Amino acid sequence: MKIAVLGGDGFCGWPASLHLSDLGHEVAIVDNCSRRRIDDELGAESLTPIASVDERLDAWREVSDNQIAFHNINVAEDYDDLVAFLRDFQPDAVIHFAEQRAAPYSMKSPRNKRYTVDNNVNATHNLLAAIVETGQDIHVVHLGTMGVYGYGTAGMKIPEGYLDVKVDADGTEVEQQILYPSNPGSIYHMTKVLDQHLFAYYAKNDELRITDLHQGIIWGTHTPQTLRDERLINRFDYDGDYGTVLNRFLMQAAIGYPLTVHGTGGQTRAFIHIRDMVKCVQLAIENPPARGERVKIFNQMTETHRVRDLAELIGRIAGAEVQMVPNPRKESAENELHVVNDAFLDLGLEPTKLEEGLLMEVEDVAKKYADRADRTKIPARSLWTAEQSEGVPQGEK
Ligand code: USQ
Repeated sequence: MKIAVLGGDGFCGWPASLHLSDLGHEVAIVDNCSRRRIDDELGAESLTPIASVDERLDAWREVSDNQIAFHNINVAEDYDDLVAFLRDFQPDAVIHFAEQRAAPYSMKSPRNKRYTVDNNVNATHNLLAAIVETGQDIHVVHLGTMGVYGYGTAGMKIPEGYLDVKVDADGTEVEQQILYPSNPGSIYHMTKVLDQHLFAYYAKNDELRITDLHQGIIWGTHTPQTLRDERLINRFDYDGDYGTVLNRFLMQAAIGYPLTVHGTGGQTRAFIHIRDMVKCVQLAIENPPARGERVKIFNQMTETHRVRDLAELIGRIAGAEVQMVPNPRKESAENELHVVNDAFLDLGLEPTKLEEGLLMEVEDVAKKYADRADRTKIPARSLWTAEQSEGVPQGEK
């Protein structure tokens, strides 16, 4: 298959591109390297030493039988270039990772909020409009988030995208399926909610074939392909904006920094290992919806855990101290989370279990590159509201 990976230089996009190329697909990455520029803006670096795009592609050519092409296009701004690329490459599938993906970064300032909305919503809409303009039958696979649902439930398991409802229409009971009500907790998560509606519209109006992957929090760094050469290594974010909770705890344990549990640590979230993420993307590509079918939604997660339980677990495994810090976010102190994830399991996904993989991540990644850590970048400084400033390290304005 010919597969375009928008955002193929990022944390999920890069290992997904390698995995698909390794399977023999013809892969073209489209990326404007915005994630690397944000590293410069924040003065933060990946814990792992990531190579330049050219070095990455050269290394892949050397260690595999396949080549990956690269196109530097800003999908959110360079619409004509995107259309020209699609006409020229004629992909069977486009995987859309080309969005700003950090909730704390999106909440830092009005500028960050506006950038995240402009970038993410325009990127998604440009892609959909460009596919319609070129008239090609391309399957779009989008990386969405579990955060579109919010993290509460009405005592039920969160279904895969759609909710069965019964409404009373003048005394007659009518059954319907609607998108599960959204409840985003950050501007970043809000952009994925807006994406969902764009997808629903284009699937209905233009019969585009679209799959939306509602992904949980990724943990881990390596996939079998990124391990083949150090120049292929994936990024590992640990800073207060881009570092996600479990990888942050792993890195903190490795350098002897007390694990930063926000508030009571009562938040329960969904998780998935990076190796399972690339497999899910493959399964999604192999199982597209038909033309005219509604958007296919998968819950791309394998386990749920409460943040303070994770901290205790890593504390036990790696001998780390746990510290409750004031929560910079506006989120409920405790939540239960129950999620349906049958679709990928039925397609053969065999999840990497947290208990089995954690120690390896601490030893092989976090400890190996611990000397690259900048401890000053660890505190989370992005506040959801001005009232939360008490006790939380202040962010740059
Ligand atoms: N947390 C801590 N301590 C930390 C960092 C985070 O207690 O040092 C807490 C947060 O307060 C939050 C939870 O851990 O309750 C998760 O935070 P996170 O930064 O790991 O995840 P989040 O901001 O939700 O975003 C990440 C990815 C995003 C993806 C999302 C999936 O950055 O791209 O969409 O996970 S989900 O969380 O399921 O919506």
